[in-house]
Amino acid sequence: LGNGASGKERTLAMIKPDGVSGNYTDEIKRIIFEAGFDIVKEMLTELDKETASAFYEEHSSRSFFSHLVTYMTSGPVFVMVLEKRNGVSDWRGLIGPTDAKKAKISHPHSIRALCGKDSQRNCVHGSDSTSSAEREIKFFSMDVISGDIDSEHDEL
Ligand code: RTP
Ligand code: MG
Repeated sequence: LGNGASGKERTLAMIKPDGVSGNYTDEIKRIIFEAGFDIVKEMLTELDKETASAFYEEHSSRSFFSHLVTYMTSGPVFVMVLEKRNGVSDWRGLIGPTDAKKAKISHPHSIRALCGKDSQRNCVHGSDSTSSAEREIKFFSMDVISGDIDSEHDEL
């Protein structure tokens, strides 16, 4: 899925509700293009509790899980499939560490330093491995033919 003979990798990126409501979408897209990513597919949608819980099911036993689900369902999210050589780890590097408070100090040019608030409200998501990327791209039914640009505004 997604990783062709070009050596490019696809990853799932998401601007979380605080990023969308804070009007960071255009600035984040500019950062994405400047870093050399292609946006293969994009979709503005809203997660219900069931969808957010399933997306983050690896964290279901964590103390912060119910807060995470409430946060992720608090408004629209902007989901993108990004493509680039080393796309998975390069996107993780661009967003910075999970805790946006720490990001502002240790990674001041990261996206989470730009628009995040704390360890929960960190304004963006990135797949943490190529296998996670594959799962998450399929999760949102965004596994599309290479080079096909398609904007959608669907409800999940
Ligand atoms: P993400 O999956 O959203 O890209 O974030 P991540 O890999 O950097 O961090 P992860 O450990 O996967 O956590 C998923 C999201 O849960 C929220 N969180 N809250 N202590 C807390 O309150 C806490 N810890 C994590 C964050 O929104 C985090 O991005
Ligand atoms: Mg994660």
